[in-house]
Amino acid sequence: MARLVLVSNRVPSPADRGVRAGGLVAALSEAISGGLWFGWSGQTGDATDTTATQRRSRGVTYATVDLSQADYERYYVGFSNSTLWPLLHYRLGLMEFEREQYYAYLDVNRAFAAALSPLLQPDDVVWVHDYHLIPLGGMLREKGIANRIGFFLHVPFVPPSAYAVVPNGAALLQSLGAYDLVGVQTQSDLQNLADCLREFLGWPVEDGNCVLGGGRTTRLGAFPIGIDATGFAEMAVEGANSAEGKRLRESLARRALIMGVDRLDYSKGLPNRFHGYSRLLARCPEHHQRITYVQVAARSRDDVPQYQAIRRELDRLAGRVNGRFGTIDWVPLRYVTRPVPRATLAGFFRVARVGLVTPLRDGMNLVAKEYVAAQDADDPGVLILSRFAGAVHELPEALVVNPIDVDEIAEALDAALRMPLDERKARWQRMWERVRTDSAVAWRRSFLDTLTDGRRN
Ligand code: GDG
Repeated sequence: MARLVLVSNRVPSPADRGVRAGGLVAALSEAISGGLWFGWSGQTGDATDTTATQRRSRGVTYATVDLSQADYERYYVGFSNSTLWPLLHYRLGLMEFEREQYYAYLDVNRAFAAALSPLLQPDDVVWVHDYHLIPLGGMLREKGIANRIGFFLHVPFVPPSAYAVVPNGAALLQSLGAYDLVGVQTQSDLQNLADCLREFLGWPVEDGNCVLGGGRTTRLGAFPIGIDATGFAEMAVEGANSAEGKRLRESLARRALIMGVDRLDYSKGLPNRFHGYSRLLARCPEHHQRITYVQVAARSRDDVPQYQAIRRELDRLAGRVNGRFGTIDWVPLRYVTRPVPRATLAGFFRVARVGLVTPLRDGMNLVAKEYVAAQDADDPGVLILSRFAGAVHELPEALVVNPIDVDEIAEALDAALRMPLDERKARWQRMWERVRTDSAVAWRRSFLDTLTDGRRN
């Protein structure tokens, strides 16, 4: 069997697994069982490395490079997270662009190619992940790497009218032609990508999934990412019965728990969610004292100015909700920005009567799937899910809301809290079957089978 080489911006330290917030690392940790995982160590130094440091843990070789502080600021904070992230989440107003950041983005991709190419063996299958590394495939090809190389984008893709805003956008698209397979999360992302390739490069897209360009045939496909649902379900049972789970239950004093878990990110719709909860409390005094909303919003990308702004806004909003509705013995909204261990989170999901997942845009959203997986089949909770999360295509039995509409969030919360057991069970059963089948392993297999024409396994 060919060796799998994963490449992502960030590679977790083996000791870190399960502690940090973040969908990509969570999903890839579940999808990798051997091979090599290459990327940034998370450390900064004087210069960006072009030679990797390697460590082995549980059958996986972790090969990492450090970034220079200047590259971290221009490639990671700058072009990746202040230009591409807002663009691909339809937030053109938050987008910034500096040409030197774009050049640093190319330089770091070139440094990654320099450090990775000597580690590659002829039969390796290389799988590059996410928007930080779009040009990497082309740079590996320049170094003579002829292996199968696939690329998967974890975030949404925008239509041509939005994509047109990014300077050098055509060059980025062009670099996708170096890959054998480009995967996105949903059919609508695929449609948008195909439209951009047609409009900006004039590449014909045949059968909706095949594009000719860059001298090779690059296939395109939608591969919705999944989770290890059975593993997460087991973790949830343990987590709910753990000391932390018991502490949470006792602290709730029989109140129904509404649970939100997100990286602290403006794409996740948190201010609207807080407003929606506040509107519920304003409209429905019968819920006072009877419910508690716990929002875990683990801080991320602290160095990006827009993330500092959203953090200040949420601090203010959380204080306002509690000031307005709280009493001496009831804190309606508990807001936590420290990361919580994964097993504890799983247990909290199981205890929660409502899972509140309302991103303004999300490639997939794994939290929605984790919440479903964590439920007790005999007494499942209700998932409230944004219509703009990729996960909604697989989970239409959730209470689907427009996350911009604060009243709709309040109404969905009220409906969820009142939903009879029969209806909860019927909705959950269908979602659980899909979450279980569309697992992380199924996602990996389907992508890699397409990349290698079924020859890898
Ligand atoms: C990107 C795309 C796509 C959250 N807080 C804590 C914690 N988490 C975990 C969750 C979940 C993960 O982080 C978040 O995943 P999401 O999918 O919800 O979101 P992104 O981080 O934005 O992920 C997304 C994903 O990639 C995969 O393709 O679904 O659309 O944006 O697993 O449980 N984990 C721990 N402590 C926390 O406090 N341990």
